[in-house]
Amino acid sequence: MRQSRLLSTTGREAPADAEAVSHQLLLRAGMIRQLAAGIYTYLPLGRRVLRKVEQVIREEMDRTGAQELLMPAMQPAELWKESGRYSQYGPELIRLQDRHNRDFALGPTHEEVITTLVRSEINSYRRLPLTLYQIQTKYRDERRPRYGLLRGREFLMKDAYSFDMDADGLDRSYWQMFEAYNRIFNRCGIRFRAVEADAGTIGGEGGTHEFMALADIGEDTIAACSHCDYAANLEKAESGPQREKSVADSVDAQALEKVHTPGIRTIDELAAFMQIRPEEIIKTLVIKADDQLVAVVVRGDHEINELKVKHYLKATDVTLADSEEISLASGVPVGFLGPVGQSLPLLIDRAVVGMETAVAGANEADYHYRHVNPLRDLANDRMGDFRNVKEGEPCPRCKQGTLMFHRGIEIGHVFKLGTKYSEKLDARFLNSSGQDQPFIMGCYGIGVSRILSAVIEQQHDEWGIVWPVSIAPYHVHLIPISIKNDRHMEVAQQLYDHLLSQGIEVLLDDRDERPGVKFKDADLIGIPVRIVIGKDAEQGMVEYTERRTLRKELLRIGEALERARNAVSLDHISEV
Ligand code: 9G3
Repeated sequence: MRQSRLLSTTGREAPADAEAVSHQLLLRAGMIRQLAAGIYTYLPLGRRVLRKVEQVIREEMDRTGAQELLMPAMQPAELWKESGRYSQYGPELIRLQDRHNRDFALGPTHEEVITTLVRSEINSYRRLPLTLYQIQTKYRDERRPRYGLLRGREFLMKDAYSFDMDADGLDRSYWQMFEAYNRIFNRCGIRFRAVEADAGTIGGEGGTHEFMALADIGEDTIAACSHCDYAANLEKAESGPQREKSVADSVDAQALEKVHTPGIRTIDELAAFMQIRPEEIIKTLVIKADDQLVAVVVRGDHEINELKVKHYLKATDVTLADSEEISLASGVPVGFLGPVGQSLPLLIDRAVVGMETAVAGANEADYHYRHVNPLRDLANDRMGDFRNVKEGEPCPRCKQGTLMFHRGIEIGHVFKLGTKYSEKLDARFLNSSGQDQPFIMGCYGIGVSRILSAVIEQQHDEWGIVWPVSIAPYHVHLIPISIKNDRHMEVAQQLYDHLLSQGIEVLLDDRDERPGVKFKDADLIGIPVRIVIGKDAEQGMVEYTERRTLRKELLRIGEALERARNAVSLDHISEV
Protein backbone atom coordinates (compact mmCIF):
# COMPACT_ATOMS: atom_id res chain seq x y z
CA MET A 1 0.00 0.00 0.00
CA ARG A 2 1.35 3.47 -0.78
CA GLN A 3 1.18 5.69 2.30
CA SER A 4 0.50 8.76 0.14
CA ARG A 5 -2.88 7.17 -0.68
CA LEU A 6 -3.66 5.82 2.81
CA LEU A 7 -6.54 7.47 4.68
CA SER A 8 -4.67 7.90 7.92
CA THR A 9 -3.56 11.23 9.27
CA THR A 10 -1.21 10.92 12.19
CA GLY A 11 -1.26 13.50 14.95
CA ARG A 12 1.24 14.79 17.47
CA GLU A 13 -1.43 15.53 20.04
CA ALA A 14 -4.32 13.48 21.42
CA PRO A 15 -7.48 15.22 22.70
CA ALA A 16 -7.39 16.07 26.38
CA ASP A 17 -10.24 13.68 27.22
CA ALA A 18 -8.24 10.72 25.92
CA GLU A 19 -6.83 9.55 29.25
CA ALA A 20 -5.79 6.01 28.33
CA VAL A 21 -2.55 5.61 26.38
CA SER A 22 -4.25 3.19 23.99
CA HIS A 23 -6.99 5.73 23.30
CA GLN A 24 -4.42 8.45 22.59
CA LEU A 25 -2.32 6.24 20.35
CA LEU A 26 -5.27 4.82 18.37
CA LEU A 27 -6.26 8.43 17.57
CA ARG A 28 -2.74 9.77 16.94
CA ALA A 29 -1.74 6.79 14.77
CA GLY A 30 -4.81 7.41 12.60
CA MET A 31 -6.47 4.09 13.45
CA ILE A 32 -9.86 5.23 14.78
CA ARG A 33 -11.98 8.36 14.76
CA GLN A 34 -14.79 9.10 17.23
CA LEU A 35 -18.24 9.61 15.68
CA ALA A 36 -19.97 10.05 19.05
CA ALA A 37 -19.19 9.16 22.66
CA GLY A 38 -18.22 5.51 22.73
CA ILE A 39 -18.87 5.12 18.98
CA TYR A 40 -15.92 4.85 16.59
CA THR A 41 -14.99 4.60 12.93
CA TYR A 42 -12.10 2.24 12.18
CA LEU A 43 -9.84 3.91 9.61
CA PRO A 44 -8.05 1.53 7.19
CA LEU A 45 -5.06 0.93 9.52
CA GLY A 46 -7.34 0.16 12.46
CA ARG A 47 -9.64 -1.97 10.32
CA ARG A 48 -6.69 -4.10 9.21
CA VAL A 49 -5.72 -4.83 12.83
CA LEU A 50 -9.33 -5.63 13.74
CA ARG A 51 -9.57 -8.03 10.83
CA LYS A 52 -6.35 -9.79 11.88
CA VAL A 53 -7.74 -10.29 15.40
CA GLU A 54 -10.98 -11.61 13.92
CA GLN A 55 -9.00 -14.05 11.77
CA VAL A 56 -7.05 -15.42 14.74
CA ILE A 57 -10.36 -15.90 16.57
CA ARG A 58 -12.04 -17.56 13.57
CA GLU A 59 -9.16 -19.99 13.09
CA GLU A 60 -9.22 -21.04 16.75
CA MET A 61 -13.03 -21.20 16.93
CA ASP A 62 -13.20 -23.30 13.75
CA ARG A 63 -10.47 -25.54 15.15
CA THR A 64 -12.81 -26.46 18.04
CA GLY A 65 -15.53 -27.42 15.55
CA ALA A 66 -17.64 -24.38 16.41
CA GLN A 67 -19.67 -23.09 13.47
CA GLU A 68 -19.77 -19.41 12.53
CA LEU A 69 -23.09 -17.76 11.90
CA LEU A 70 -24.29 -14.16 11.95
CA MET A 71 -27.29 -13.01 13.96
CA PRO A 72 -29.22 -9.74 13.61
CA ALA A 73 -28.52 -6.73 15.80
CA MET A 74 -32.24 -5.82 15.79
CA GLN A 75 -33.95 -8.14 18.23
CA PRO A 76 -37.74 -8.28 18.80
CA ALA A 77 -38.60 -7.18 22.35
CA GLU A 78 -40.85 -10.26 22.63
CA LEU A 79 -37.75 -12.47 22.92
CA TRP A 80 -36.47 -10.42 25.83
CA LYS A 81 -39.91 -10.43 27.42
CA GLU A 82 -40.04 -14.23 27.07
CA SER A 83 -36.66 -14.54 28.83
CA GLY A 84 -37.72 -11.99 31.44
CA ARG A 85 -34.78 -9.74 30.70
CA TYR A 86 -36.63 -6.86 28.99
CA SER A 87 -37.50 -5.36 32.35
CA GLN A 88 -34.28 -6.52 34.03
CA TYR A 89 -32.11 -4.09 32.06
CA GLY A 90 -32.45 -0.34 32.24
CA PRO A 91 -31.19 2.39 29.90
CA GLU A 92 -28.15 0.29 29.00
CA LEU A 93 -30.42 -1.76 26.70
CA ILE A 94 -30.98 0.34 23.58
CA ARG A 95 -34.63 0.11 22.62
CA LEU A 96 -36.32 1.31 19.45
CA GLN A 97 -39.51 0.97 17.49
CA ASP A 98 -39.90 -0.01 13.85
CA ARG A 99 -42.25 1.78 11.44
CA HIS A 100 -45.16 -0.33 12.72
CA ASN A 101 -44.40 0.76 16.29
CA ARG A 102 -43.21 -2.72 17.20
CA ASP A 103 -40.62 -2.78 20.02
CA PHE A 104 -37.05 -3.88 19.31
CA ALA A 105 -33.74 -3.84 21.15
CA LEU A 106 -30.27 -3.42 19.66
CA GLY A 107 -28.52 -6.61 20.76
CA PRO A 108 -26.11 -6.24 23.67
CA THR A 109 -25.74 -10.04 23.60
CA HIS A 110 -27.53 -12.91 21.92
CA GLU A 111 -28.61 -15.58 24.39
CA GLU A 112 -32.30 -15.12 23.49
CA VAL A 113 -31.71 -15.11 19.73
CA ILE A 114 -29.44 -18.14 19.65
CA THR A 115 -31.58 -20.18 22.04
CA THR A 116 -34.77 -19.65 20.03
CA LEU A 117 -32.85 -20.37 16.82
CA VAL A 118 -31.58 -23.73 18.14
CA ARG A 119 -35.04 -24.42 19.62
CA SER A 120 -36.44 -24.38 16.10
CA GLU A 121 -33.52 -26.13 14.36
CA ILE A 122 -32.46 -28.93 16.72
CA ASN A 123 -34.62 -31.52 18.49
CA SER A 124 -32.49 -34.64 18.88
CA TYR A 125 -29.51 -35.48 21.12
CA ARG A 126 -27.87 -36.89 18.00
CA ARG A 127 -27.23 -33.32 16.81
CA LEU A 128 -25.36 -32.45 20.05
CA PRO A 129 -22.86 -31.14 21.04
CA LEU A 130 -23.27 -28.01 18.97
CA THR A 131 -21.32 -24.76 19.39
CA LEU A 132 -22.22 -21.71 17.33
CA TYR A 133 -20.42 -18.38 17.24
CA GLN A 134 -20.52 -15.00 15.57
CA ILE A 135 -18.32 -11.93 15.35
CA GLN A 136 -20.76 -9.05 15.48
CA THR A 137 -21.42 -5.56 16.73
CA LYS A 138 -22.94 -5.24 20.17
CA TYR A 139 -24.81 -2.26 21.57
CA ARG A 140 -24.74 -1.27 25.25
CA ASP A 141 -25.60 2.29 26.19
CA GLU A 142 -22.87 2.73 28.80
CA ARG A 143 -23.56 5.68 31.08
CA ARG A 144 -19.90 6.72 30.87
CA PRO A 145 -18.14 5.41 27.77
CA ARG A 146 -14.40 5.95 28.25
CA TYR A 147 -10.86 4.97 27.30
CA GLY A 148 -11.67 4.69 23.58
CA LEU A 149 -12.28 1.08 22.53
CA LEU A 150 -11.95 -0.15 26.13
CA ARG A 151 -15.49 0.86 27.03
CA GLY A 152 -17.56 1.70 23.97
CA ARG A 153 -21.29 1.79 23.35
CA GLU A 154 -21.00 -0.04 20.02
CA PHE A 155 -18.27 -2.66 19.92
CA LEU A 156 -17.22 -5.86 18.20
CA MET A 157 -17.67 -9.08 20.15
CA LYS A 158 -17.14 -12.73 19.35
CA ASP A 159 -19.93 -14.49 21.16
CA ALA A 160 -20.24 -18.26 21.13
CA TYR A 161 -22.94 -20.50 22.57
CA SER A 162 -22.65 -24.22 23.26
CA PHE A 163 -25.51 -26.72 23.43
CA ASP A 164 -24.99 -30.05 25.16
CA MET A 165 -27.17 -32.90 26.38
CA ASP A 166 -25.76 -33.05 29.89
CA ALA A 167 -23.39 -31.48 32.42
CA ASP A 168 -20.44 -33.59 31.28
CA GLY A 169 -20.99 -32.39 27.75
CA LEU A 170 -21.06 -28.78 28.92
CA ASP A 171 -17.86 -29.38 30.84
CA ARG A 172 -16.16 -30.61 27.67
CA SER A 173 -17.45 -27.65 25.61
CA TYR A 174 -16.46 -25.19 28.35
CA TRP A 175 -12.86 -26.38 28.69
CA GLN A 176 -12.42 -26.75 24.96
CA MET A 177 -13.44 -23.10 24.60
CA PHE A 178 -11.18 -22.24 27.54
CA GLU A 179 -8.19 -23.78 25.73
CA ALA A 180 -9.13 -21.98 22.50
CA TYR A 181 -9.09 -18.68 24.41
CA ASN A 182 -5.61 -19.41 25.70
CA ARG A 183 -4.44 -19.98 22.11
CA ILE A 184 -6.20 -16.86 20.81
CA PHE A 185 -4.76 -14.49 23.40
CA ASN A 186 -1.30 -16.03 23.13
CA ARG A 187 -1.38 -15.61 19.36
CA CYS A 188 -2.45 -11.97 19.77
CA GLY A 189 0.65 -11.44 21.92
CA ILE A 190 -1.31 -10.55 25.05
CA ARG A 191 -0.10 -11.17 28.63
CA PHE A 192 -3.25 -12.45 30.35
CA ARG A 193 -4.56 -14.49 33.26
CA ALA A 194 -7.71 -16.61 33.36
CA VAL A 195 -9.38 -15.82 36.69
CA GLU A 196 -12.33 -17.27 38.55
CA ALA A 197 -15.12 -14.75 38.19
CA ASP A 198 -18.53 -13.88 39.46
CA ALA A 199 -21.31 -15.21 37.25
CA GLY A 200 -23.23 -11.98 37.77
CA THR A 201 -26.82 -11.67 36.57
CA ILE A 202 -26.11 -13.96 33.63
CA GLY A 203 -26.13 -16.61 36.34
CA GLY A 204 -26.34 -20.16 35.23
CA GLU A 205 -25.31 -23.25 37.16
CA GLY A 206 -22.03 -21.65 38.22
CA GLY A 207 -18.61 -21.85 36.73
CA THR A 208 -17.30 -18.82 34.98
CA HIS A 209 -13.85 -17.49 34.18
CA GLU A 210 -12.73 -14.09 32.94
CA PHE A 211 -9.66 -13.63 30.80
CA MET A 212 -7.83 -10.53 31.98
CA ALA A 213 -5.17 -8.68 30.02
CA LEU A 214 -2.76 -7.37 32.65
CA ALA A 215 -2.68 -3.57 32.45
CA ASP A 216 -2.79 -0.73 34.97
CA ILE A 217 -5.63 0.96 33.09
CA GLY A 218 -7.77 -2.14 33.66
CA GLU A 219 -10.92 -1.55 35.70
CA ASP A 220 -10.84 -4.99 37.30
CA THR A 221 -8.63 -6.11 40.16
CA ILE A 222 -7.26 -9.65 40.10
CA ALA A 223 -6.04 -11.48 43.19
CA ALA A 224 -3.44 -14.03 42.07
CA CYS A 225 -1.39 -16.40 44.20
CA SER A 226 2.39 -15.97 44.18
CA HIS A 227 2.84 -19.73 44.49
CA CYS A 228 0.03 -21.70 42.77
CA ASP A 229 -2.12 -20.83 39.75
CA TYR A 230 -5.09 -19.63 41.82
CA ALA A 231 -6.36 -16.33 40.42
CA ALA A 232 -9.74 -14.69 40.89
CA ASN A 233 -11.50 -11.43 40.20
CA LEU A 234 -11.46 -9.49 43.48
CA GLU A 235 -15.27 -9.63 43.36
CA LYS A 236 -15.04 -13.34 43.94
CA ALA A 237 -11.62 -14.03 45.51
CA GLU A 238 -12.14 -16.10 48.67
CA SER A 239 -10.49 -15.05 51.87
CA GLY A 240 -8.42 -17.83 53.34
CA PRO A 241 -10.08 -19.53 56.34
CA GLN A 242 -9.15 -17.66 59.51
CA ARG A 243 -7.70 -19.76 62.34
CA GLU A 244 -11.06 -21.22 63.44
CA LYS A 245 -11.62 -20.22 67.06
CA SER A 246 -13.18 -22.47 69.64
CA VAL A 247 -15.61 -21.15 72.22
CA ALA A 248 -12.88 -21.93 74.75
CA ASP A 249 -10.96 -18.96 73.37
CA SER A 250 -13.67 -16.66 74.67
CA VAL A 251 -13.45 -17.90 78.23
CA ASP A 252 -11.01 -15.31 79.56
CA ALA A 253 -12.56 -12.47 77.58
CA GLN A 254 -13.11 -9.36 79.68
CA ALA A 255 -16.60 -7.96 80.21
CA LEU A 256 -17.99 -5.44 77.76
CA GLU A 257 -17.15 -1.88 78.74
CA LYS A 258 -18.88 1.22 77.36
CA VAL A 259 -16.50 4.07 76.52
CA HIS A 260 -17.46 7.73 75.93
CA THR A 261 -16.18 8.61 72.47
CA PRO A 262 -17.64 12.04 71.67
CA GLY A 263 -17.75 12.72 67.93
CA ILE A 264 -15.44 9.81 67.16
CA ARG A 265 -16.98 8.38 63.96
CA THR A 266 -14.40 6.97 61.58
CA ILE A 267 -12.14 3.94 62.00
CA ASP A 268 -9.06 6.18 61.94
CA GLU A 269 -10.45 8.59 64.56
CA LEU A 270 -11.40 5.63 66.75
CA ALA A 271 -7.99 3.96 66.29
CA ALA A 272 -6.26 7.19 67.31
CA PHE A 273 -8.64 7.90 70.20
CA MET A 274 -8.35 4.39 71.68
CA GLN A 275 -4.66 3.98 70.76
CA ILE A 276 -5.43 0.74 68.87
CA ARG A 277 -5.00 -0.53 65.28
CA PRO A 278 -7.87 -0.86 62.74
CA GLU A 279 -7.41 -4.65 62.98
CA GLU A 280 -8.75 -4.39 66.56
CA ILE A 281 -11.90 -2.54 65.51
CA ILE A 282 -15.18 -4.00 64.29
CA LYS A 283 -16.66 -2.00 61.39
CA THR A 284 -20.44 -2.11 60.94
CA LEU A 285 -21.88 -1.15 57.56
CA VAL A 286 -25.52 -1.17 56.47
CA ILE A 287 -26.47 -2.69 53.15
CA LYS A 288 -29.78 -2.22 51.39
CA ALA A 289 -30.57 -5.57 49.80
CA ASP A 290 -33.79 -5.37 47.76
CA ASP A 291 -35.02 -2.63 50.12
CA GLN A 292 -34.22 -4.64 53.24
CA LEU A 293 -31.54 -3.16 55.51
CA VAL A 294 -28.88 -5.55 56.74
CA ALA A 295 -25.91 -4.70 58.98
CA VAL A 296 -22.68 -6.28 57.77
CA VAL A 297 -19.77 -6.53 60.21
CA VAL A 298 -16.17 -6.72 59.02
CA ARG A 299 -12.79 -6.11 60.67
CA GLY A 300 -11.70 -2.48 60.70
CA ASP A 301 -8.91 -2.97 58.14
CA HIS A 302 -11.10 -4.96 55.71
CA GLU A 303 -13.44 -3.78 52.94
CA ILE A 304 -16.94 -5.14 52.46
CA ASN A 305 -17.57 -7.10 49.25
CA GLU A 306 -21.11 -6.22 48.19
CA LEU A 307 -21.28 -8.99 45.57
CA LYS A 308 -20.57 -11.65 48.18
CA VAL A 309 -23.32 -10.17 50.39
CA LYS A 310 -25.66 -10.10 47.39
CA HIS A 311 -25.08 -13.77 46.61
CA TYR A 312 -25.39 -14.79 50.26
CA LEU A 313 -28.74 -12.96 50.55
CA LYS A 314 -29.77 -14.05 47.02
CA ALA A 315 -30.74 -10.42 46.47
CA THR A 316 -31.15 -8.81 43.06
CA ASP A 317 -30.07 -5.31 43.99
CA VAL A 318 -27.56 -4.44 46.71
CA THR A 319 -26.32 -0.96 47.60
CA LEU A 320 -24.73 0.71 50.62
CA ALA A 321 -27.54 2.37 52.63
CA ASP A 322 -27.19 6.11 53.04
CA SER A 323 -26.79 7.73 56.45
CA GLU A 324 -30.34 8.95 56.97
CA GLU A 325 -31.76 5.52 56.08
CA ILE A 326 -29.37 4.07 58.63
CA SER A 327 -30.12 6.42 61.51
CA LEU A 328 -33.85 6.18 60.67
CA ALA A 329 -33.80 2.38 60.77
CA SER A 330 -31.41 1.85 63.66
CA GLY A 331 -31.93 5.10 65.60
CA VAL A 332 -28.16 5.41 65.79
CA PRO A 333 -25.99 7.97 64.00
CA VAL A 334 -23.54 6.45 61.54
CA GLY A 335 -20.16 5.94 63.20
CA PHE A 336 -21.62 4.55 66.42
CA LEU A 337 -23.27 1.51 64.86
CA GLY A 338 -22.18 -1.80 66.32
CA PRO A 339 -23.13 -5.46 66.27
CA VAL A 340 -23.86 -5.86 69.99
CA GLY A 341 -27.52 -5.17 70.67
CA GLN A 342 -28.05 -4.30 66.99
CA SER A 343 -31.71 -4.33 65.95
CA LEU A 344 -30.94 -4.81 62.22
CA PRO A 345 -30.25 -8.35 60.95
CA LEU A 346 -26.49 -9.04 61.16
CA LEU A 347 -24.01 -10.69 58.80
CA ILE A 348 -20.64 -11.33 60.45
CA ASP A 349 -17.54 -11.74 58.32
CA ARG A 350 -15.50 -14.80 59.27
CA ALA A 351 -12.41 -12.69 60.07
CA VAL A 352 -14.37 -10.96 62.86
CA VAL A 353 -14.90 -14.31 64.54
CA GLY A 354 -11.13 -14.54 64.92
CA MET A 355 -11.02 -11.34 67.00
CA GLU A 356 -10.70 -11.82 70.77
CA THR A 357 -11.23 -8.38 72.15
CA ALA A 358 -12.44 -5.67 69.84
CA VAL A 359 -13.82 -2.15 69.86
CA ALA A 360 -17.18 -1.57 68.17
CA GLY A 361 -19.92 1.05 68.08
CA ALA A 362 -22.24 0.84 71.09
CA ASN A 363 -25.36 1.71 69.07
CA GLU A 364 -25.54 4.94 71.07
CA ALA A 365 -24.39 8.37 69.94
CA ASP A 366 -20.86 9.15 71.20
CA TYR A 367 -20.30 5.68 72.71
CA HIS A 368 -18.32 2.61 71.74
CA TYR A 369 -17.79 -0.76 73.44
CA ARG A 370 -14.40 -2.26 74.16
CA HIS A 371 -13.66 -5.92 74.94
CA VAL A 372 -16.24 -7.10 72.39
CA ASN A 373 -15.73 -10.83 72.00
CA PRO A 374 -17.54 -11.98 68.86
CA LEU A 375 -17.60 -15.61 69.89
CA ARG A 376 -19.30 -14.63 73.13
CA ASP A 377 -21.29 -11.61 71.99
CA LEU A 378 -22.22 -12.56 68.40
CA ALA A 379 -22.40 -16.30 68.69
CA ASN A 380 -25.69 -16.87 66.95
CA ASP A 381 -25.40 -14.39 64.08
CA ARG A 382 -24.96 -15.49 60.47
CA MET A 383 -21.27 -15.79 59.58
CA GLY A 384 -19.66 -15.99 56.14
CA ASP A 385 -17.16 -14.47 53.73
CA PHE A 386 -18.35 -10.91 53.15
CA ARG A 387 -15.10 -9.07 52.54
CA ASN A 388 -12.53 -8.35 49.84
CA VAL A 389 -9.32 -10.27 50.26
CA LYS A 390 -6.30 -8.13 51.06
CA GLU A 391 -3.03 -8.12 49.15
CA GLY A 392 -0.46 -10.27 50.93
CA GLU A 393 -2.84 -12.54 52.75
CA PRO A 394 -2.42 -16.30 52.38
CA CYS A 395 -3.72 -18.04 49.27
CA PRO A 396 -7.03 -19.78 50.03
CA ARG A 397 -6.07 -22.61 47.67
CA CYS A 398 -2.47 -23.68 48.36
CA LYS A 399 -2.01 -21.93 51.75
CA GLN A 400 1.70 -21.44 50.91
CA GLY A 401 1.60 -18.48 48.52
CA THR A 402 0.30 -15.00 49.19
CA LEU A 403 -2.28 -13.14 47.13
CA MET A 404 -0.89 -10.37 44.90
CA PHE A 405 -3.15 -7.79 43.24
CA HIS A 406 -3.00 -6.90 39.54
CA ARG A 407 -5.15 -4.62 37.39
CA GLY A 408 -6.78 -6.28 34.41
CA ILE A 409 -8.79 -5.53 31.29
CA GLU A 410 -11.50 -8.14 30.74
CA ILE A 411 -10.97 -9.38 27.18
CA GLY A 412 -12.85 -12.66 27.49
CA HIS A 413 -15.52 -14.23 29.63
CA VAL A 414 -16.72 -17.84 29.59
CA PHE A 415 -19.86 -19.00 31.41
CA LYS A 416 -21.62 -22.24 32.21
CA LEU A 417 -25.25 -21.26 31.72
CA GLY A 418 -26.86 -24.63 32.34
CA THR A 419 -30.57 -24.42 31.54
CA LYS A 420 -31.07 -20.75 32.50
CA TYR A 421 -32.18 -19.80 28.98
CA SER A 422 -33.30 -23.15 27.58
CA GLU A 423 -35.80 -23.50 30.46
CA LYS A 424 -37.14 -19.97 30.10
CA LEU A 425 -37.39 -20.21 26.33
CA ASP A 426 -38.47 -23.85 26.31
CA ALA A 427 -35.59 -24.96 24.08
CA ARG A 428 -35.58 -28.75 24.46
CA PHE A 429 -34.36 -31.92 22.71
CA LEU A 430 -35.28 -35.59 22.86
CA ASN A 431 -32.59 -37.54 24.72
CA SER A 432 -31.52 -41.11 23.92
CA SER A 433 -34.46 -42.55 25.89
CA GLY A 434 -36.89 -40.30 24.04
CA GLN A 435 -37.42 -37.87 26.92
CA ASP A 436 -37.82 -34.13 26.43
CA GLN A 437 -34.89 -32.21 28.02
CA PRO A 438 -33.72 -28.59 28.01
CA PHE A 439 -30.38 -27.97 26.31
CA ILE A 440 -27.43 -27.53 28.68
CA MET A 441 -25.76 -24.30 27.52
CA GLY A 442 -22.57 -22.35 27.84
CA CYS A 443 -21.73 -18.89 26.48
CA TYR A 444 -18.35 -17.48 25.63
CA GLY A 445 -17.43 -13.86 24.80
CA ILE A 446 -14.32 -12.09 23.52
CA GLY A 447 -14.09 -8.32 23.27
CA VAL A 448 -12.64 -8.17 19.75
CA SER A 449 -12.36 -4.37 19.47
CA ARG A 450 -11.24 -4.16 23.09
CA ILE A 451 -8.27 -6.37 22.21
CA LEU A 452 -6.76 -3.57 20.08
CA SER A 453 -6.64 -1.35 23.16
CA ALA A 454 -5.44 -4.13 25.45
CA VAL A 455 -2.53 -4.93 23.11
CA ILE A 456 -1.54 -1.26 22.88
CA GLU A 457 -1.71 -0.82 26.66
CA GLN A 458 0.80 -3.68 26.96
CA GLN A 459 2.84 -3.04 23.81
CA HIS A 460 3.79 0.60 23.40
CA ASP A 461 6.73 2.85 24.17
CA GLU A 462 7.19 6.60 24.37
CA TRP A 463 7.16 6.90 20.55
CA GLY A 464 4.07 4.86 19.82
CA ILE A 465 2.53 1.44 19.30
CA VAL A 466 4.62 -1.75 18.97
CA TRP A 467 2.31 -4.20 17.16
CA PRO A 468 2.98 -7.94 17.43
CA VAL A 469 3.53 -9.37 13.92
CA SER A 470 0.40 -11.53 14.22
CA ILE A 471 -2.02 -8.57 14.24
CA ALA A 472 0.07 -5.67 12.87
CA PRO A 473 -1.67 -3.63 10.14
CA TYR A 474 1.30 -4.33 7.85
CA HIS A 475 4.44 -6.44 8.32
CA VAL A 476 7.10 -4.19 6.75
CA HIS A 477 7.31 -0.38 6.55
CA LEU A 478 9.43 0.63 3.55
CA ILE A 479 10.76 4.18 3.88
CA PRO A 480 12.68 5.86 1.03
CA ILE A 481 14.42 8.94 2.42
CA SER A 482 13.68 11.05 -0.66
CA ILE A 483 11.08 10.21 -3.27
CA LYS A 484 12.85 12.58 -5.66
CA ASN A 485 15.87 10.31 -5.86
CA ASP A 486 15.14 7.89 -8.71
CA ARG A 487 17.74 5.37 -7.52
CA HIS A 488 16.22 5.22 -4.07
CA MET A 489 12.72 4.83 -5.49
CA GLU A 490 13.90 2.12 -7.88
CA VAL A 491 15.34 0.10 -4.99
CA ALA A 492 12.20 0.75 -2.94
CA GLN A 493 9.99 -0.52 -5.77
CA GLN A 494 12.16 -3.65 -6.15
CA LEU A 495 11.96 -4.38 -2.40
CA TYR A 496 8.20 -3.66 -2.44
CA ASP A 497 7.53 -6.06 -5.32
CA HIS A 498 9.82 -8.74 -3.88
CA LEU A 499 8.26 -8.63 -0.40
CA LEU A 500 4.71 -8.66 -1.81
CA SER A 501 5.63 -11.68 -3.94
CA GLN A 502 6.52 -13.44 -0.67
CA GLY A 503 3.06 -12.72 0.78
CA ILE A 504 4.50 -10.05 3.06
CA GLU A 505 2.29 -7.00 3.66
CA VAL A 506 4.14 -3.75 2.94
CA LEU A 507 3.38 -0.09 3.57
CA LEU A 508 5.54 2.08 1.33
CA ASP A 509 6.01 5.60 2.64
CA ASP A 510 6.06 7.40 -0.72
CA ARG A 511 5.02 10.72 0.81
CA ASP A 512 6.92 13.89 0.00
CA GLU A 513 7.80 14.47 3.66
CA ARG A 514 11.04 15.14 5.54
CA PRO A 515 12.73 11.97 6.89
CA GLY A 516 12.07 13.01 10.48
CA VAL A 517 8.33 13.14 9.88
CA LYS A 518 8.41 9.72 8.23
CA PHE A 519 10.31 8.17 11.14
CA LYS A 520 8.03 9.72 13.76
CA ASP A 521 4.96 8.41 11.94
CA ALA A 522 6.54 4.97 11.57
CA ASP A 523 7.27 4.90 15.33
CA LEU A 524 3.66 5.89 16.03
CA ILE A 525 1.98 3.37 13.71
CA GLY A 526 4.20 0.59 15.02
CA ILE A 527 4.72 -1.72 12.03
CA PRO A 528 7.12 -4.46 13.23
CA VAL A 529 9.86 -4.26 10.55
CA ARG A 530 11.24 -1.11 8.91
CA ILE A 531 13.60 -0.86 5.94
CA VAL A 532 14.96 2.59 5.12
CA ILE A 533 16.35 3.32 1.65
CA GLY A 534 18.88 6.17 1.70
CA LYS A 535 22.27 7.12 0.25
CA ASP A 536 23.76 3.68 0.98
CA ALA A 537 21.39 2.23 -1.60
CA GLU A 538 24.02 3.15 -4.23
CA GLN A 539 26.23 0.53 -2.58
CA GLY A 540 23.31 -1.91 -2.33
CA MET A 541 22.92 -1.34 1.39
CA VAL A 542 19.73 -0.46 3.33
CA GLU A 543 18.97 0.26 6.98
CA TYR A 544 17.05 -2.53 8.74
CA THR A 545 15.19 -1.83 12.01
CA GLU A 546 12.74 -3.79 14.14
CA ARG A 547 10.18 -1.53 15.80
CA ARG A 548 10.41 -3.33 19.17
CA THR A 549 14.14 -2.61 19.67
CA LEU A 550 14.52 0.36 17.26
CA ARG A 551 18.06 -0.95 16.73
CA LYS A 552 19.36 0.12 13.25
CA GLU A 553 21.57 -2.18 11.16
CA LEU A 554 23.12 -1.44 7.76
CA LEU A 555 22.62 -4.59 5.70
CA ARG A 556 22.98 -5.75 2.13
CA ILE A 557 19.57 -5.68 0.43
CA GLY A 558 19.45 -9.50 0.22
CA GLU A 559 20.27 -9.82 3.91
CA ALA A 560 17.63 -7.24 4.83
CA LEU A 561 14.99 -9.15 2.84
CA GLU A 562 16.01 -12.38 4.57
CA ARG A 563 15.82 -10.76 7.98
CA ALA A 564 12.42 -9.27 7.16
CA ARG A 565 11.07 -12.62 6.00
CA ASN A 566 12.28 -14.29 9.19
CA ALA A 567 10.93 -11.54 11.41
CA VAL A 568 7.41 -11.79 10.00
CA SER A 569 7.13 -15.53 9.40
CA LEU A 570 4.29 -16.20 11.86
CA ASP A 571 5.05 -19.83 12.51
CA HIS A 572 8.26 -19.26 14.46
CA ILE A 573 6.74 -16.33 16.40
CA SER A 574 7.24 -17.40 19.99
CA GLU A 575 4.02 -17.23 21.97
CA VAL A 576 4.31 -14.43 24.49
C1 9G3 B 1 -28.08 -6.55 28.42
C2 9G3 B 1 -27.27 -5.41 28.53
C3 9G3 B 1 -25.95 -5.51 28.92
C4 9G3 B 1 -25.42 -6.77 29.22
C5 9G3 B 1 -26.22 -7.91 29.11
C6 9G3 B 1 -27.57 -7.80 28.70
C7 9G3 B 1 -23.59 -8.09 29.90
C8 9G3 B 1 -25.64 -9.20 29.41
C9 9G3 B 1 -23.71 -10.50 30.13
C10 9G3 B 1 -23.33 -11.20 28.85
C11 9G3 B 1 -22.97 -12.62 29.05
C12 9G3 B 1 -22.35 -13.27 27.86
C13 9G3 B 1 -22.62 -13.94 25.57
C14 9G3 B 1 -21.15 -13.66 25.30
C15 9G3 B 1 -20.34 -13.61 26.55
C16 9G3 B 1 -20.96 -12.75 27.61
N1 9G3 B 1 -24.11 -6.89 29.63
N2 9G3 B 1 -24.34 -9.22 29.80
O1 9G3 B 1 -26.28 -10.26 29.32
F1 9G3 B 1 -29.35 -6.40 28.01
CL1 9G3 B 1 -27.95 -3.88 28.13
O2 9G3 B 1 -23.36 -10.65 27.80
N3 9G3 B 1 -23.13 -13.13 26.66
